[in-house]
Amino acid sequence: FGLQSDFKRALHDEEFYLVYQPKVNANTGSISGVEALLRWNKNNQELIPPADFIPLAEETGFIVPLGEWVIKRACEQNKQWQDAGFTPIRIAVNVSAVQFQRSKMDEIVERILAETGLEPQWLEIEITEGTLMVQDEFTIRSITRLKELGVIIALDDFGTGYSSMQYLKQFRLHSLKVDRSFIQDLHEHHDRAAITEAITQLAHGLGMSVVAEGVEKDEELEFVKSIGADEIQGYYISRPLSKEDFESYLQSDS
Ligand code: G
Ligand code: G
Ligand code: MN
Ligand code: NA
Repeated sequence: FGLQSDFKRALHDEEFYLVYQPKVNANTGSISGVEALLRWNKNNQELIPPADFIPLAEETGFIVPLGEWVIKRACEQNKQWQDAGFTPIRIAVNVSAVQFQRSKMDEIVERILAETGLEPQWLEIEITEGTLMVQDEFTIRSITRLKELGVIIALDDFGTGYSSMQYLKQFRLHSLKVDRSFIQDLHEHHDRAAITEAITQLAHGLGMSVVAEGVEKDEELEFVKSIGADEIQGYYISRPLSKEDFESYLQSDS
């Protein structure tokens, strides 16, 4: 059908690409990781935001080959940066609930790591609360095996979905990303600050690290640092960058 062939053609014609947003250590400000974000330059004319096409890709099932392409591209790129002599960093990719339900994510990731030669600790997978809520056999097994492989797992957009303490206890993930809706102007909204602080304490109590995402302002940065957030991501540090601009960022960081 139309949409499906459009997607297929776009993947074949290399209209999809990744942009890279740095995550930095909250104490030192030096780079600690990078999130790879998908972009679609449709017919090389029109930039379609992921919020528009990812739901369609999920409905049609195209998210499976597309998501596999994202992981492959991200691992390949991170290995290239390491081979070029940059300080090794983790690269994070977003994986949606549908990908876990419709494919064997553990096998896909294991194969891609072998093909690209990237060691598992340099790959991070960002999942959402929705993924954990499903509780299907495929998903649980994949997440367990990915952890055993040594891949890092982060819980993205934390606090916006079906935040359940049960999932945190069951899965023992590496980090929590506090959703940017709580970070935004938290110096002017006591409730947002209180939630951010509580999530940070919860995560630390469970041995997880905390990423504050969507940090744009001085006041937001100062607050999240004061409560002990481990990593910072947001426009304050950098917008998502092209491969070339991200390489300049890496160069100036070291
Ligand atoms: O980059 P941007 O802010 O436009 O991303 C919008 C949304 O799309 C975010 O929720 C992000 O997690 C999601 N997204 C971006 N890249 C990918 C991807 O490669 N796979 C999946 N499943 N989601 C992505
Ligand atoms: O859902 P997820 O966390 O994967 O979404 C990441 C998206 O959030 C990225 O695509 C990026 O474009 C966006 N983003 C990152 N930092 C900021 C920020 O400081 N402000 C805003 N408004 N968006 C941000
Ligand atoms: Mn994310
Ligand atoms: Na997020």
